[in-house]
Amino acid sequence: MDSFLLKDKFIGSMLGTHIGDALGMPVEGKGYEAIEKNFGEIRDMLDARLGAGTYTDDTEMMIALAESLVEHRGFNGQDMAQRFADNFNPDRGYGSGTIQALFMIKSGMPWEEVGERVFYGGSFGNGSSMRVAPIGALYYNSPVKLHEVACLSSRITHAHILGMEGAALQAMAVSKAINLHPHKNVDARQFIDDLIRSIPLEADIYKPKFKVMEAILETPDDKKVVVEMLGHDSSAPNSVPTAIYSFLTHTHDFEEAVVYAVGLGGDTDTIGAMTGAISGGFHGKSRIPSRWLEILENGRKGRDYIEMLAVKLWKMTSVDS
Ligand code: AR6
Ligand code: MG
Repeated sequence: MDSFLLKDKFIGSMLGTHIGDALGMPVEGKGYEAIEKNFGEIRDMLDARLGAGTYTDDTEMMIALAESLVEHRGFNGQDMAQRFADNFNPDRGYGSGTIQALFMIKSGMPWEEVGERVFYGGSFGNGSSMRVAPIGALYYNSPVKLHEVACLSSRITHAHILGMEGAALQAMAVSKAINLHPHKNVDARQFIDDLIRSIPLEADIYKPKFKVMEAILETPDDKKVVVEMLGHDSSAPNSVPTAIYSFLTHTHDFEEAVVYAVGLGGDTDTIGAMTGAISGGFHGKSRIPSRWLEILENGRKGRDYIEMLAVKLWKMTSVDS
């Protein structure tokens, strides 16, 4: 693939995470009917806890994950865990299991021991899937490595098999989107088949979800059915497939995919972030609306910093190959 396009796609997947997160956060926890009634379609960043365009735990953890990959030129568990803990800002709104994990890391527990203690057996929340875009980008042409690193990165805070499989699926979806040409049509069924074949799925949850997804590909406007069949809560099995579906039913346009994902209600910031990562990886930064890019928070670790991390990851792929 053309190197400039690849760079644009790396940036797109990481800024896409930030955008979906920021767009969804103001309506997090609301149902799709309440969103429709009170806001209509959400196409502009509403005011939020920390201001319009600000990010939550999703993007904050993605930043830490990318910093670690860049610093160590790949996965280093102790460093990644430490960066999750160091970047932790409670005002960003973290899940309870992840807060538990971050306190164990801060207390000095080795990273391999932390994840399984959360919820006594590991979390299957979507927290390890929402932050995984940099892994989908860095290993866009190494699916075996991508799978290994996605699972390891999940294990730090989300050691449950469903948490790890969710993170692997989301990272693989980002990498597949990066590998597709943005001006060509996406064959949704082919995308799903490839995805299922590239991840060894042990738990009997995701495969049936993808079957259901195929059956409802033509009816995204029936939100009731989509939410009932795929889910929209903060667990990985009830949100990673929903994000992939949001992308696959709106491949023609980044804005439409993310607006749709947020409009499904429930865990809107995270389903928005995951959809933004996949769709941004497909379209690239240059096809993301500028009004959204402009409003993103841009302090010390904001929009420009995220773009800089994405460029560093892109440079790593051209040096290594
Ligand atoms: N047993 C029961 N419930 C569980 C289990 C389990 N083993 N694992 C997860 N859950 P958590 P996250 C449920 O707390 O994944 C933020 O708002 C449980 O209800 O590990 O980092 C983000 O923006 C738990 O509260 O945190 C995302 O929206 C929930 O899954 C979300 O929270 C989330 O798992 C990410 O949260
Ligand atoms: Mg969040």
